[in-house]
Amino acid sequence: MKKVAIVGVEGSGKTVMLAGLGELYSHTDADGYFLAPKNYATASYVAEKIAKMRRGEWPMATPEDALQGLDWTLKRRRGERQRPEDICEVSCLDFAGEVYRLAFGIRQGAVPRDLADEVSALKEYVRNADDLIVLINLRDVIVQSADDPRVQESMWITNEILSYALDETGGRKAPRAAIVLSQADSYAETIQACRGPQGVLSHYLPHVANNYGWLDILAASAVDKTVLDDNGNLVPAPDFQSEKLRVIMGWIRVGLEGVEETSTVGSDALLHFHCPRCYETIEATADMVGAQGECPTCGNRIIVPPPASAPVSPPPPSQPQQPPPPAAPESDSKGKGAEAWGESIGGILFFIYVISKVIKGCQ
Ligand SMILES: Nc1nc2c(ncn2[C@@H]2O[C@H](COP(=O)(O)OP(=O)(O)O)[C@@H](O)[C@H]2O)c(=O)[nH]1
Ligand SMILES: [Mg+2]
Repeated sequence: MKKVAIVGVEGSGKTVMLAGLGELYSHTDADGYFLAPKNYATASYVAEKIAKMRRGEWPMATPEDALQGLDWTLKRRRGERQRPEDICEVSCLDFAGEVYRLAFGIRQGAVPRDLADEVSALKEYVRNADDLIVLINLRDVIVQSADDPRVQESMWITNEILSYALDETGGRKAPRAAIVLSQADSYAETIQACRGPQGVLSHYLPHVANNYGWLDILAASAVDKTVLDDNGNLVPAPDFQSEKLRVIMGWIRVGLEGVEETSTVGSDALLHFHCPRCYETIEATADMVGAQGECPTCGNRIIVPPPASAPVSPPPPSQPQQPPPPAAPESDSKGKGAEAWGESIGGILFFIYVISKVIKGCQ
């Protein structure tokens, strides 16, 4: 079965994203997809991290002696009395940062014996993926300046992971890969100012963009609501939702052969399609086919595709890429980007609303 691997340096957002993804897809989505934990460790990891976040605490960094192997099968429910279909494996080796540094960082070559197995497991994991998701935390990219050695090291490691994963020497086939910018809830304004995740990468990480900007670049957030705790830190609100992680599943699904999107045709029918740039799932009513709008997530210009081509909407005539305006680093406050990201409650209606609004503006 096809393997989807998720990696990222320490602090890139693996734990928070996987907990959110695990919980979000513990329920089937509109098309019947769900994530089935393969073992108790994965199920309890999700439950424990989500409970902690609902209490207003971020998860702790993974300690060096703890390897968290998280494994799910992505499945799809077909009918009431039919066995769900296995679609692909989704996994993450939530290794401690030190293992990443040893495998891909400046300390390559001097691997202590007690971590040697983990280092080779991580490298093998990256090499064996059919689809690879590499996480980068936007906070590191935007707020932490480039003169911070920790950030510099993180970006170097990210470059090395990609270089190792995408190496095609010896006839090896590189995986399909995406860079996911995490914590997008806090930086929605910057993403907009840069005209989407691709622009953020070009503006703040030009070296990564030069080498890997041809990959799919997405922005995602595992929580849609944060509050200030007693110490003035932003923490997840007790009733946060992880709806914005559907962009990750959208990307995984686009890579699956033979997957049909649901698009019931009729006067009030809803069409599902993906933004060709950021893979956000967008819904529109059938009478909006052919209308132009902007993706509510990345600002890409889109045309609502007809039902037959709804799964992969054709990109509009390409616009010359404007250099992004200098984007003032936002404070870590939530709420500024609320219009761009919308409220996750009633997400379907929100997207229809956004598209309708933008289309009116374009006419
Ligand atoms: N606001 C917000 N912060 C996030 C999100 N994901 C991660 N973070 C922040 O990034 C930190 C590191 O995330 P974590 O998942 O522990 O990273 P890991 O080391 O890759 O597992 C967290 O403690 C949060 O402060 C998100 O979706 N929204
Ligand atoms: Mg972690």
